[in-house]
Amino acid sequence: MQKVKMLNGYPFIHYSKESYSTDELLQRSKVFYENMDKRRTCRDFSDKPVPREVIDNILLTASTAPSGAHKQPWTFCVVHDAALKQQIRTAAEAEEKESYDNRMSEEWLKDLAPIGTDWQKPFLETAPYLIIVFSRSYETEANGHKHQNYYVKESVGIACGFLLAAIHNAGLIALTHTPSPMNFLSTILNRPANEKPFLLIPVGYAADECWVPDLKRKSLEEISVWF
Ligand code: IYR
Repeated sequence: MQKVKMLNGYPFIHYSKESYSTDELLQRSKVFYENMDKRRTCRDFSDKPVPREVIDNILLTASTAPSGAHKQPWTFCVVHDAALKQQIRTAAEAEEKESYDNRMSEEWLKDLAPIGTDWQKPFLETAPYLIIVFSRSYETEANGHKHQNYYVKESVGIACGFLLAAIHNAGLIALTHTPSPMNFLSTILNRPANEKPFLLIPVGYAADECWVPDLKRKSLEEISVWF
């Protein structure tokens, strides 16, 4: 029987976390790092089908992320329908073309040159699924009262991190795509006023010909300061 104790009138359950030896801690942390270090942001997707249940598991993993006051202020829209993907691609490319041609600074375009991006986004149709993450700034209660969510960007950002880790762990690839502005996603997907598009993440198998820029990650010394 699950033990329960009351705190502020709310039930608390006992949480037991495995206690590993220092050797096991070392091994587990290293294995996880080495696996995550193999994750790459990819743009060359295969159209090979992926079972829906895999996506369900990935979404459930994302939703285990911590969130302000446990409000879980996210909605994951999964687009599989080819006509809808085409509509999203057309709208995204129109915004991206305007951005690359007129809105982005010279410095920004120069920074993107080694990444090899441009306004064309064929992966929005090739990838079997587009996961569009929406952040929910408030909830509307049954009586019409608007209830604010807390630390929404932080919460949704962490959930997206979990989502990307789950996609990589499953053996699939993803791209964190941020067409800008991305209000067109609210219109196409008919989202309510409390939801704002946060990230568009195509998911699928890597294409046989999948190429990524030869990027190096910062060293531990560059990313950390110990006191
Ligand atoms: N949103 C554009 C541009 C872009 C911006 C950054 I910062 C990137 O790291 C990559 C792309 C696009 O998706 O092409």
